[in-house]
Amino acid sequence: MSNFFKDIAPIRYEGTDSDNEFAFRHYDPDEMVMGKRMEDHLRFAVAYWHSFAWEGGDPFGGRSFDRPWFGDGMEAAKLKAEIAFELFAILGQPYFCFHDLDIRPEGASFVESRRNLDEIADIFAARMEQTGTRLLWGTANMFSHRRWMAGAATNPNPDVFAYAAATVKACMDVTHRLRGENYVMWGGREGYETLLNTDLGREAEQAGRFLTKVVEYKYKIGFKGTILIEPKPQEPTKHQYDYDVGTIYGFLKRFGLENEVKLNIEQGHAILAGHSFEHELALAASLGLLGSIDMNRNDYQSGWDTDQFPNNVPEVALAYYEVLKAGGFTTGGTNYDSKLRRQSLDPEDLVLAHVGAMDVCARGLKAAAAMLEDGFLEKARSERYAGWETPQAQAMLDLPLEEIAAQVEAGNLDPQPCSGQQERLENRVNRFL
Ligand code: XLS
Ligand code: NI
Ligand code: NI
Repeated sequence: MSNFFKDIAPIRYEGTDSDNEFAFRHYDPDEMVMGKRMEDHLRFAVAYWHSFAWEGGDPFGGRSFDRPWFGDGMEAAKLKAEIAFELFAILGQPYFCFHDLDIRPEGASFVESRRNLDEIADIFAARMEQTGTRLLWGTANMFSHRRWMAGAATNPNPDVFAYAAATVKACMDVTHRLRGENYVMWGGREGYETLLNTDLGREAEQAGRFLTKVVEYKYKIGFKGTILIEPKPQEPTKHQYDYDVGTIYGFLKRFGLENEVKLNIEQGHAILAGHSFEHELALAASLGLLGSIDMNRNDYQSGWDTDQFPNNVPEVALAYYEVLKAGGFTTGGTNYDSKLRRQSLDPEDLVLAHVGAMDVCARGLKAAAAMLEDGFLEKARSERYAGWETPQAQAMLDLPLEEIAAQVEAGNLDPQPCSGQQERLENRVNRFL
């Protein structure tokens, strides 16, 4: 034991009457919700990068945290791994997620970096075996090092494309070895800073070829998990190609990958794209692309990806409503792509941030399940579209424009508006929150 978390005991469910800060009030892993354990619905994952690799910097200042594992070598990476599993033991969440760069130091060569990755993965494998903690997803950080500054797969330099291919292969191998349930592609630098130097068409072609290779490799190694793309409209680049759910759907269709790849949808990124989180989830579900979620909110005033732990129950409830309505997660889950505020220096802050977020999500899930079981929203929705259930209405979908026009004139059709009942529905929703 490192003694980093001192005497913080594993967090238990104590119910809403508990006065203990270090307890769950709503997250009871074994509570049954719509016939399934709460833990199996939510499938929480701790994000290694924010909780262990991030040093508390912002655009105006560097490291604010003081952690015993900060440093460049393998010893620091090993200590980080030990302490990460200590946090997992305290929280008891089933999963974690990582980028290669979060867990291992960059080597002097590609081969050395890969060896470092494999060595830390050995430690993970042993710890996972002992504790039962699982890997929700692995991914490659192809945005921090300067080699990626003009993109990874979309880079103008083919050597960078090659380096990206080797990097993703190494990360997929490790994810597969650790029985990860998904592999995520987030293209932080797959975009542009200025169109003046950018060939959009060529870059999209490179990205499509690259993703095709990733899917092919998945089958070659027998990886059973899901390949996920994470949409984000901008930041760090001015324009990111994987802008939002709709944009990625068009991209996947173009390369015939719409049945191979699903989406990891992040609350904060949805907001940056000018959507609500539930919009992105509902759209993905309607396209059959809903995979997993990153449940971190943004600060609505600062307007950037602030990656804060969720604390808004109504928002979270509407998000889980879409997830539950779509049948719940299969390989996906709830990853906290969330980091502390840079003044939250204490180990206790790291624990309590996760505890609070797990409770917020549990409340949201329970409210969503209650709404779905009540059925009022789906009833109102089906009544709204009831006119389409008639055989004539269905047949119209196959008629040419001129025949529809003839029917309108012959029948002297005069459509009558009816209420959309928005406030009424909002009032009903609020009763569940
Ligand atoms: C950054 C992204 C990133 C992905 C994984 O904004 O959210 O953290 O989730 O690369
Ligand atoms: Ni993000
Ligand atoms: Ni994310």
